[in-house]
Amino acid sequence: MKMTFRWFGSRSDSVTLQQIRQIPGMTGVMGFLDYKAAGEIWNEDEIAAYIGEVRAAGLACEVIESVNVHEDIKAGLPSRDRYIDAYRTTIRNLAKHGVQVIVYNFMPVFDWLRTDLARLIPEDGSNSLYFHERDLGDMGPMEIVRRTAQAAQGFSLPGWEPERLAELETTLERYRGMTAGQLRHNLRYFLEGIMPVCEECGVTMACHPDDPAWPIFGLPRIAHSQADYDALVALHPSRRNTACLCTGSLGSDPANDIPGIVRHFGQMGRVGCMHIRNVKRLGYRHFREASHLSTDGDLDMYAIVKAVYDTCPHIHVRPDHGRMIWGETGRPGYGLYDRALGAAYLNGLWEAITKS
Ligand code: DNO
Repeated sequence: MKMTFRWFGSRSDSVTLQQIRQIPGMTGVMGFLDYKAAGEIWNEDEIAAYIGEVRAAGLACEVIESVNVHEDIKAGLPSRDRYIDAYRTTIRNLAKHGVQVIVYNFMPVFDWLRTDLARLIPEDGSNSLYFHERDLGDMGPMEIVRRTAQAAQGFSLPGWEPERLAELETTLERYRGMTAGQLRHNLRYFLEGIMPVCEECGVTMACHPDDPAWPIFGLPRIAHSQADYDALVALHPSRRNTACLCTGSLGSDPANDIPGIVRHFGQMGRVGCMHIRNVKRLGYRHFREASHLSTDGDLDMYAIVKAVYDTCPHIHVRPDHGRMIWGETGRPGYGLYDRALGAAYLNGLWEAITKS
């Protein structure tokens, strides 16, 4: 298990590479060029600059997240071929700089969604990301976008890039009436377009789950259960077609047995990488993000790490969203302290498992 940390780049992250390097057991970052619009080619010089900086700090950058998929690909428009072509170029460019895994998602329009980005945790005065479907009430997609942007405190939020939400109404319109089957068909077309390049360059594609793990605003979503990922894996036989299992996203639905899912896809060789975090379910479609510790949430982190150890021990993982603790302010979910505690805890579980 290679422990990594998400880093948004020196222009946009409140956390420095040196701070990341000082976290015990940290080997690298899951990199991100947060200014790139979906569909844009990631040029070699900008990739080299980002990765060069990471390496100079004594860290590796073998995973990139997220190279966002253009809506025209997800919606299956004729213009998709141009964007798939651009995606192929980005894969080649990233591979030239040592990238082995690319995390993407295939959620129409919205990536993750929360109703509060800084919900007070009454027990200890920290705060974390929170979702209660009831709070969506009459709020439409436009309203949630406005509120999320306001609550982001000036930070760009991954998945909420302004350019992809600018034409929200037109984009939403494209998905009206689209079934999960049709969306899956569009994913197959995308995979058929990029898998030969992945094979040629040795790059693994890892699809991130829908977050939360159910459809929202009537949009089709196809990556929130074991059955969904079985279907995804069946779309293309290449071992480069894998899942980025995010325990917190999948864990928002109590029906998902997370250690079981890790074992299932680990044994198939289809876990590309993982985000490991905990979630505390508070009721029907109602949860908050918890510290990584098992007893603070509903996921058994020991069982999850053991499943990694038994079935896919060589993958890259990262602690995921942290709470805001000790007075820290920053990009919601992506502060330093709680994620660093999460990494140390997960490394502790790993050491205990390897020695027992
Ligand atoms: C949320 C992240 C996601 C993830 C993308 C991958 O904080 O885990 O935005 O990076 O879904 O494409």
